[in-house]
Amino acid sequence: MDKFDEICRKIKKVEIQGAENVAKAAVRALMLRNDARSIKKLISLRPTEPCMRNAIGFVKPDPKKLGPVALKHFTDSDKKIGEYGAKKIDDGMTVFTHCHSSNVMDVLRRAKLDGKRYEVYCTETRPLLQGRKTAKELKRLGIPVTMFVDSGARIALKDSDLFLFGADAITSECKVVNKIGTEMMAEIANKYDTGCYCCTDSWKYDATTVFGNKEPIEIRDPKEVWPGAPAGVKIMNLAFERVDPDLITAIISELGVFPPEVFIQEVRKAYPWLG
Ligand code: RUB
Repeated sequence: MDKFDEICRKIKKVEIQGAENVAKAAVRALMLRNDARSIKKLISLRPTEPCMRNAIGFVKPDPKKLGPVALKHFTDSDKKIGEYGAKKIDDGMTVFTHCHSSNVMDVLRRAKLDGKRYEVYCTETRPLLQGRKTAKELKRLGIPVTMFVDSGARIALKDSDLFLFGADAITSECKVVNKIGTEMMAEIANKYDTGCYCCTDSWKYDATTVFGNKEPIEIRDPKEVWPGAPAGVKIMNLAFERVDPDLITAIISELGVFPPEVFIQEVRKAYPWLG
């Protein structure tokens, strides 16, 4: 298996996970092989990833030259998202998060570097348990972390001050697509007046939704949920869901902290080439 195929395998198996990591891996893959078939293959691996599609669109005219520019965009954005988001965290807070988002981690890491003393409640994130990655990273950073099973989210959110989550896609109607469970958790957070912030690079905006295109939601292999399930039991393994903008306090991106509607205007101003 050559390096390009190895990257594809890791994206498909969610060994490389999270929208930004997937986009960066696709940029690196394109620096190895840039033809229509390879691009189609990369995009098909995770259909709910406009960040990957946008990054591919940006680098494909000249991957060797533009690849490093795209990768630098992500590095610079991560720093800004961390800076802006960390200001939302105060000493003594409990921050709730779901799944594993590198942009949420940028915020949590920066708050720790800024000397904030706070703790994190994270979910397990069935079926692939990405919450363990979050918990391990937090442990390594010396941030106290408690993991809840997904169905413990209400109890965890009741005692949290902030809910930080990532994004896989943002539509022109300001809906944020993120790991399944995010909207349910945002509804609970709203019930308890817990601030709901989406931490995201703005290249996750999907401009094609302006023309009515629906953001696809990836449906994964039922075996991830229940290997060996009895025949006849249907399993719906939706990877993501759309979060209504009314539930989102603000979107924290490299462009600043904006309510969802304003965020869309800012992205279109900053990156007209996104469409
Ligand atoms: C990951 C997930 C993350 C977003 C944002 O899902 O839902 O919250 O992708 O991640 P999966 P990031 O594990 O199925 O890829 O902030 O790293 O872009």
